[in-house]
Amino acid sequence: MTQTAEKTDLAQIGVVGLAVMGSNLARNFARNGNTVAVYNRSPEKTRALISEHGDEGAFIPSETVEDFVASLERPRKAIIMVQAGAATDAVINQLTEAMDEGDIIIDGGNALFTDTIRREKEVAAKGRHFVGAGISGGEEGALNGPSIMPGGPAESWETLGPILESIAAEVDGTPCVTHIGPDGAGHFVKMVHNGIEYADMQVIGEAYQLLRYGVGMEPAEIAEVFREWNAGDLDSYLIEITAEVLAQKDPETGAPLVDVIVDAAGQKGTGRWTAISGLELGVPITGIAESVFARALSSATAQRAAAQEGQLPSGTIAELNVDKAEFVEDVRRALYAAKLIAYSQGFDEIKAGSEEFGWNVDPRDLATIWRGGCIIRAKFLDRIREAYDNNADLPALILDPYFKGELENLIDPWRRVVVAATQLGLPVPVFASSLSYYDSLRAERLPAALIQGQRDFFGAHTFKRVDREGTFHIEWSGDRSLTEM
Ligand code: NBP
Repeated sequence: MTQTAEKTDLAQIGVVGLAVMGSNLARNFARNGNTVAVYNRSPEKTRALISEHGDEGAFIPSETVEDFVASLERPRKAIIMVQAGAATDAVINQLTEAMDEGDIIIDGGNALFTDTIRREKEVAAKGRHFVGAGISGGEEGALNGPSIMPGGPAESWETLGPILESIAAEVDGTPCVTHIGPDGAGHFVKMVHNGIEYADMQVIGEAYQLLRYGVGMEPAEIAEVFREWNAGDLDSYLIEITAEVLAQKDPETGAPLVDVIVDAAGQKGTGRWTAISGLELGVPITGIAESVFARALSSATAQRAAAQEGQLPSGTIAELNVDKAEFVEDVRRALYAAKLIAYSQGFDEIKAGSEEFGWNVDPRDLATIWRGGCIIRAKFLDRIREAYDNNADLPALILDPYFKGELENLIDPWRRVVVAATQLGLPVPVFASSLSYYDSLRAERLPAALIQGQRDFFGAHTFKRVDREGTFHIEWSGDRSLTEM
């Protein structure tokens, strides 16, 4: 029986855009006792939602924006789930026109945070509230409980909070949603979440590559290894699904599915945005950036084909003389270390963004709401929350005493794995660059001193001295005397 609400009832929340994400989110709201107004540009999708799922709760379908807005309780709250970019702007304009002062427009798509900052200003100028909310967890999360990262004014959170809590994932009785900070904070944090996701997937891929081509294990055997890993420190959604994918046979040929999938990774842009934003903020998010590059390289089909035709010398490829079980354990530890670096860098980027834009984002909130509903959900996030509970101003996540202790046990295997991969000629861009990042942080002296000397030589860019304050320059083309600027 369709429980489509009578037009006299008003909806607590509305959803605009009923493709996969929007319709699943609307069903989630309805299943959790909310009356939901639904609208899609093409009415077919609205009708399909009602005919297929109308019995899951109370829906008010509309075929015009005006009817949709009229079906909402005040202050009106409508979540936009349409294609990011121009479509989102078009819908925001329609809703702003049709709504009144104090109503709340929420963009639940994957918007670039700078667009969210701009949109909030435009919408606020017309007296409406605008909330950019990152929603993680894909289709499944939207239906059964996502992790939600809303930005926007604190005032909107007071109205929106309970309704978002009603549909979010829950871990230990805590909903995976909280107010992240003003304007673009929610979308920024969601963007970095996705960047971390890219790195997490890449390090899992590198571990697989080493087990497969370093010690010649078959996908089904590696699936078992990942299942075991999922029972320990690496317990996470991504490790769990990796085991599923590796165990899967191609229904057509019976071959391991991973062997029939073209090895060119796609991307929709949030990882790239995270890397660009890291560069703009001057934060070394090497693990995330290398992961984006690794996807780009995998898709450089023509270049790879040319390089594979014996064009590029491999150098001497060493035999790996190791105990297989010990190597598997080394790879697990290298994966854990590289993952830890990626998270540490991601949290650095969030801290830098928060300072740059004045958001006051609390890292403990993120470690809490990412524990469920989202793609990077992992047991490890409990440890991250504890780390920030103990010291909210940690200079870096890896400097937390617990993680420093973990690194004691990870560092040697991590070095051995990077050496082995290099000798085997196997690419490990994130394992290796994360290790260089780690060693750079530890290094007493960096070659940056030499770079400053070069910059002063060719561009009179000046330098600082280790032994006294001030700014200095050498008269490189003259008598090479020292000048204090
Ligand atoms: P899509 O991103 O595929 O967008 C399709 C929806 O946008 C349809 O409802 C379509 O209406 C509507 N639309 C377009 Br296109 N142009 C429009 C316009 N000018 N005016 C009004 N509506 C317009 O949908 P999705 O995959 O459900 O994703 C929705 C949002 O959620 C996106 O921002 C996406 O980045 C984000 N997201 C997606 C996932 C995921 O796993 N798919 C995960 C997390 C976040 P029509 O039916 O009339 O064409």
